[in-house]
Formats: sequence, structure tokens, C-alpha cells
Amino acid sequence: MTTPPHKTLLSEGIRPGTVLRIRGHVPDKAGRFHVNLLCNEGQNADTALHFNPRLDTNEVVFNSLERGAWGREERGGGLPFQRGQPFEVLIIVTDDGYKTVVGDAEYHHFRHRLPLTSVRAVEVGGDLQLDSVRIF
Ligand code: 9QG
Repeated sequence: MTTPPHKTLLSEGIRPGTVLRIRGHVPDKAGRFHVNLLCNEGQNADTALHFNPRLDTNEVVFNSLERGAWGREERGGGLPFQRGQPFEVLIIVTDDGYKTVVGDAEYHHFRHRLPLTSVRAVEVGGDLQLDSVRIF
């Protein structure tokens, strides 16, 4: 089951202290899904954060996309997601980067590569059942 990309505009932008909360379920046969923080608008927008749980290869990949080119991948430790299970992810914006929390555990800190002031939308898509996206 692939969710068409669900985009939430961040009309006020984001700043240190902003928290994005994504709740959903991982389908039984899920491959991969992603949460992207998109910069500016348009089809080929840069991605300041690509958060990509991969149930098919048992890893979570973090990256950025600039002018159509992926940057250096980072990987969190292990895979804190399970097929058939619900999940909650928090993306906490800090001065230095994005702190991801999965469930109750801090997972990975992805340092800023693109200016957080250019982030305009959060997009969620891939193999997941998306329940909610909230911005605090
Ligand atoms: O595979 O890795 C992250 O570094 C690529 C994937 C790509 C990203 C990228 O194909 O998949 O995860 O936009 C894409 O194609 C995403 C969904 C080296």
C-alpha cells in the first residue's frame, strides 16, 4: 500500500523549537517510506531532510537533495520500525539540525545542510498508512 505523497505546507516556515509529529502504521508488506522537508516550491524543490525508513534493507537513511543531486547518506542505528505496527516520529528542529525521535527514544541527529529558513513543506509518502501530521 503506497500512500500518494501527502504534503503539508509550512506557511510560517520552521525555526529551532518547531516539532513535527508524524503518526502512522507500517503495512504488513511495506518496503520503504519517507518524510521530506522540502525547500521552496515546485517539482524539483531541494530537500533539507530526507528521512527514509527502509523495511526491505533494515535501515533508516537520512540525506539531503540539492539541485537534483543526493548528498552523503547518514544512517541511524538499527531500524525502530516494524511491519504491521503503528509508529510515531518526532522531528525536532534545533539550531544545529534535526533531532529525530522514534517512539520514546532519540534516534538520530541530522545536522543542517540547507538553511532551515528555506523549508516550506513536509511531504510524507511511500509504503505507509499515514494517520496524522502535526506541527507544534
Ligand atoms: O538510492 O537514495 C537517499 O540517499 C536513493 C533512493 C532515493 C533516496 C536516496 O533511490 O529514493 O532514498 O526520491 C527518491 O528516489 C527516494 C524515494 C541511492
